[in-house]
Amino acid sequence: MKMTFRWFGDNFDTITPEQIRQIPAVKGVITTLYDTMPGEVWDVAAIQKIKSRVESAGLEISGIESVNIHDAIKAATPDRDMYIENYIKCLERLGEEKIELVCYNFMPVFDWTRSDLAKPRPDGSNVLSYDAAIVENMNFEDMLESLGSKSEGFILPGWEPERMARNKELFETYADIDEAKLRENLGYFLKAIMPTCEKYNIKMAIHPDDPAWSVFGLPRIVKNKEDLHALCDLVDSPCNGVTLCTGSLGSNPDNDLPEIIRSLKGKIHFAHIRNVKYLGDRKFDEAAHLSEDGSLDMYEIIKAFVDIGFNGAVRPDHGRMVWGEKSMPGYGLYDRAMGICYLNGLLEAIRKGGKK
Ligand code: DNO
Repeated sequence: MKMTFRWFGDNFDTITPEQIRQIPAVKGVITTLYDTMPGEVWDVAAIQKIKSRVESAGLEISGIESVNIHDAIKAATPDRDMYIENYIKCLERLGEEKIELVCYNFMPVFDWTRSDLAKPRPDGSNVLSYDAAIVENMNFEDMLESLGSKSEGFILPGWEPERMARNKELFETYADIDEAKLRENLGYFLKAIMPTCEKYNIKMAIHPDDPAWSVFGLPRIVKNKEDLHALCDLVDSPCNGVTLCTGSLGSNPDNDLPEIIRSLKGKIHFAHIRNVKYLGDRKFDEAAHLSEDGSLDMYEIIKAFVDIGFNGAVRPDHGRMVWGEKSMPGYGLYDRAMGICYLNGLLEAIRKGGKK
């Protein structure tokens, strides 16, 4: 496993690559051109600039999260082929720079969502949290306002204000799209891009839906083991695979994570590791990475990754906001760095224990 850390770029992150380099075991960052819109062809000079910035701190770009997918592709509107061409150009440009991992998602309209971005905990920290009972009493505008009011001025990944301003139109675009249609559109996209991915050895790693159920009536097709296998079956290519995000899949207690990980041997290209604490039906708080702080058994999860010989990039995912830090919600330095130290300990113990 290669330990990495998400970094949003100099103009968007409160954390620097120099700080990231000092976290034990971290070899690379997972980054993106955060000021690009879905559908844009990425500028070669901008890719080279961020690459040399990361390398100047002694790190590598271990992957891109995300090259976001335009809604025309997800909803199969008449202009989708043009956006697929643009996506292929981005992949070629990344491939030329030897960047070989791309995380993306296929969630309609918006990316991950929460009912609270800063829920206070008894320990004085705060966390992202989700409560279906609150979300079901909101309309989409309420959700936008609620996320905006607690985002500390940061633009959340996948919630580009330009796109969100057109949310009514976006919802209409998906009016006739059900899960089967959305999956068909994903298959069309993957078939079109796979030859380029194979040429450059770019591993496409789809991110699960977060939370792992439909929100605001939109279809969701990456929620559980069946969905993940259906995705792998859409195109049989070593480049078609998944981001195993323990927190997203783990939002649903029916998802048996170690079992899902084992069943996806060879198809996991990237891992996001974090913990969640179940509080009731479709209600959870995010937690510290430590098993006892949440509901997921991190030992069993890491053991499953080790058992299947996973050697791709892994990053700690959302942490608590601790010690008064102000940063992108979920993406502070301190708790994610503590999370890495814990994951490092689990890994060393599992590897050495397994040899005895
Ligand atoms: C949220 C992230 C997501 C993820 C995208 C991948 O914190 O896990 O925004 O990056 O869904 O495309």
